[in-house]
Amino acid sequence: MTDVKIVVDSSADLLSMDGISFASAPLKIHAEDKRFVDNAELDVVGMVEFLYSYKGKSSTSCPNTEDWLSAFGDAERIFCITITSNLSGSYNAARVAKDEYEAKYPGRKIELIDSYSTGPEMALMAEKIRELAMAERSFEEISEYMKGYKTELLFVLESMKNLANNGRVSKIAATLAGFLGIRAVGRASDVGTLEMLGKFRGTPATITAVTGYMRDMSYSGGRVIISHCLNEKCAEELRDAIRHLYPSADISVRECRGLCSFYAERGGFLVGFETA
Ligand code: X90
Repeated sequence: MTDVKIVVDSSADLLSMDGISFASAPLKIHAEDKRFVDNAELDVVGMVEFLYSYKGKSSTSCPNTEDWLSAFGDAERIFCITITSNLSGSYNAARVAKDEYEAKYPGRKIELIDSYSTGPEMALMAEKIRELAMAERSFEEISEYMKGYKTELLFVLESMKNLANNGRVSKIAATLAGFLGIRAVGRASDVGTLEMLGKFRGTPATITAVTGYMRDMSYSGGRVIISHCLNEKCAEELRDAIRHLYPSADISVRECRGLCSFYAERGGFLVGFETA
């Protein structure tokens, strides 16, 4: 197996990866007198319940250069994947850390990937890198392959309050969600911002819309990862609906960690998928 390390920020919802060197750099979630570090120790359910009843100001912050350097550790070859640079400073901090690391240790190399997305789409990228490393592909071959690896992200949100309050979507877009029983569906745009697609009432209509958007976005039966925030039921219904249409699809359902839970909010879910 090719000796590479995979490093992501915590928006990828990954705590570990089997059979490969791995680290996650935490984002942080801030309330007035509380701070949640998005690492393996975070009680995500406790945080979501706290935020649900909390009426004060809350925000997030990205990993700093030190966080990234400590995630890089002492690896010789690293693939580093960040949340979209158009909504977070994570990519910039990772770039500063990469430059410092490569200058300090000549010969070491970091391939930095701006996902222009987050959550399960980042997890798909990380898993593809792991698969190629397991298959003995060289660092350069993996870098080359990843330039053509095509994936997309859809999201389904019951509330966009935290996104709007933190300036990640317009207040107008945020009004798409937030009415009882109404869910807003959108996608990560090509430049890594939120692009709203429509609003739907009830689970069956939402699931039909999501599988329809997936097809329109050239999904044809590849790998899918669904991350949900306290909404396993919907995530599993979506998984079953996709499986019904594409019987051989490889689909996994996971829980959002801290950062994605903060923005997706209770009931929200994200769908990352490979495209043709
Ligand atoms: O640096 C920071 O503080 C992090 C800011 C992150 C802002 C957006 C996170 C979105 C999380 C919500 C739906 C998916 C949106 C996909 C857009 C590319 C999840």
